[in-house]
Amino acid sequence: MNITFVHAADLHLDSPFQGLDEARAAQRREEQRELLRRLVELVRASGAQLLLLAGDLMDSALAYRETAALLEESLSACPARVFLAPGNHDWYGPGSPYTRLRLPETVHIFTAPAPEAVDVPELGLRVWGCAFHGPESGALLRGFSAPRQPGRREIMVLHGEVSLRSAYNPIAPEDISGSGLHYLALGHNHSASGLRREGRTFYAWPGCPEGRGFDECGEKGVYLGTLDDAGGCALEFHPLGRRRYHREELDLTAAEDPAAALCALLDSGAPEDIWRVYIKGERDAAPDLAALERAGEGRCFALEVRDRTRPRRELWAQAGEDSLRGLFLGRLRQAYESETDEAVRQRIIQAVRWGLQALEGGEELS
Ligand SMILES: [Mn+2]
Repeated sequence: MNITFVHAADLHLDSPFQGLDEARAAQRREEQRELLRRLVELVRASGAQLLLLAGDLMDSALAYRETAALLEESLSACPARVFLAPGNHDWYGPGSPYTRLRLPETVHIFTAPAPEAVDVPELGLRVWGCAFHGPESGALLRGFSAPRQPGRREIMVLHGEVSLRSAYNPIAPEDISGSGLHYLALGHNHSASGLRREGRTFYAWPGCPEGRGFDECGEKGVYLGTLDDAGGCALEFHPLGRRRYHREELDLTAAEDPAAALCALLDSGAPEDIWRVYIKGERDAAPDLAALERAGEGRCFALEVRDRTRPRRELWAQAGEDSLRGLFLGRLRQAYESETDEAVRQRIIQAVRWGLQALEGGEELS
């Protein structure tokens, strides 16, 4: 029998959203709570048998009251068995909201600081997990080995970092290969890992299901997974976030209408998205950042434009110089002056600009 699961982590509900103004930050926190509903909806739609929550569901160990209530409501309504392992942000302790939630038997929160197991005989399965008891943790998986029994699958839900040195439950590759687990559902790192394997143990972390800042750009989501009878594992990434963060560069050197160039870039995303755009290249006049930001209004949820342009310089100024730059400019100037085709002349000018940037080791070539 295949076992199907949804694996999520790092929702970080009630994050402060410091990059946004107060009203938008509050709106984002409200939207974040929607993630829980969408997650349960995904479990329902996919028919998954398990929901594995690998920690940092809340951004702090003291969540807003309405978030705890929503957690109770969502997890209680989840049609699958739910297993939750608290992480370094939502660590388990006397004041934790996890101590107060009234949950049905289908939901299990791991509270011990060492691996414990819950039997799920109807699925031929045992689910392991343990909890952070503070904002840091030593190695929780070291020395662990689940006794394998024919016909029974072993899964663990765990917050931690696959790294030899980490303050957040460091996990070494040999801890994983020696664990005897069929699947290790991790959380902590905010970028999805893809399906990984050490020995016979498959493992992964899904990343955060929705970005919260410009260090969490792009598509975010959760994993839909299947464990088959032969010990195989398959994962499918399922986007869950409502808004994406983009951090992009925009070269305005050749742009006749900077606002139009910016709008074209913004239109490559969705109207819900959040952007930071670094404009770069050579300009005759200093760019009007406020005007650019106004031009982008209505095309995205929030936009921030930062200036990395520099004044246009006299291109051939150093053509006579006795240096690599001088030689380069001399050769191209000759080509430019003997060329009659205007399109080719423009290409030569562009080549000179790029060449000068490269010779300066400018970051703008990236
Ligand atoms: Mn974490």
